[in-house]
Amino acid sequence: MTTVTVTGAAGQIGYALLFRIASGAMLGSGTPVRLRLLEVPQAVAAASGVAMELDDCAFPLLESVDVFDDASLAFEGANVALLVGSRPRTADMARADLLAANGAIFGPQGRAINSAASDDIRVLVVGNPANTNALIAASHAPDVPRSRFTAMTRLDHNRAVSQLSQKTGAPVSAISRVTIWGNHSATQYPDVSHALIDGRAPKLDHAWVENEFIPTVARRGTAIIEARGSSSAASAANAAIDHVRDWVHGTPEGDWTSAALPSDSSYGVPEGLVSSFPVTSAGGEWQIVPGLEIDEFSRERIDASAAELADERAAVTELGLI
Ligand code: NAX
Repeated sequence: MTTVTVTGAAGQIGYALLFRIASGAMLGSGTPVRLRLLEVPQAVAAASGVAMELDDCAFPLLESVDVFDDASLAFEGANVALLVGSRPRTADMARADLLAANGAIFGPQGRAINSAASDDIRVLVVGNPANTNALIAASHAPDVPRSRFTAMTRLDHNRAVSQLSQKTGAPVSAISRVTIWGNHSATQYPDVSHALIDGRAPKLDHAWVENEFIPTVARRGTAIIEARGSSSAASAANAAIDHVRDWVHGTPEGDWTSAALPSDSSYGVPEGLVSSFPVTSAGGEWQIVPGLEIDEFSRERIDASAAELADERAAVTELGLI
């Protein structure tokens, strides 16, 4: 039995995510699930409607669904927490206001996880600014190992794999060793310098990588909003499922994926920043892939995104949020 807490459960990602968790897509067909949904008070009725629909699917693996507007109840006994609800940036918002609004969400949620969740809690932050929200939550959960707090760059990773597949005509299943480095923001670095297609390094035109591939991946969220009229939801939910599934069940031999984890100073990313790296998972633990050669082009981009994360950390430190 696994208890999964999902925040922002009445939102659009929540609506695409919860049914797949309940069907077994995230934890496997042998793992019954208890869902605990957290929403703000004004969205509890909507979340209860989603819970009714979950009941109506009669999922064999779904043991229970409960809805809360109190974080300390919602995280009780949680083994997995998906922090989707947040205060994302709107055009008129100053950075300090954005960070303060998220500090007011992720500080208390980190404290609630610290006191109420199961000892094996694994946290994935989806709500933006995801990396720094994860840093805030982790800093309010002193009894939980830092490595259990992660942020989602799997959607960027999957977008990068898909773009490479479309460019080369190789199926997605033939592509391995793609990496997203840094922040889930415009400074992210989608890196194909170690990518393999059918186990061999493809010949990619550097101008395509620099001028088309990287901007297309980094701006894909905006392109979806322009086309769909609302932000990515099903693909974001799918990426969250992929992230937790790989964390719990492991990554395939010979490949890696991307996830934002507290840095151990690997690849020159300052310690403690929640930054995306190439990662493998085994035994329920992420490992940063060691020893990759970093060329000059990659170095500049990794450093630029790490610098943005360091700025965000300095800002939340100054605001007293961590
Ligand atoms: P929605 O606005 O549809 O839903 C968000 C939900 O969160 C709302 O129902 C709201 O009531 C709830 N919420 C707000 N504060 C809460 C709190 N303190 N406790 C519990 N619930 C709370 O947004 P949606 O499209 O579902 O996106 C959710 C978040 O994912 C946003 O922050 C968005 O920016 C972020 N994304 C992150 C991505 C990533 O790759 N890391 C990609 C997709 C997405 O843009």
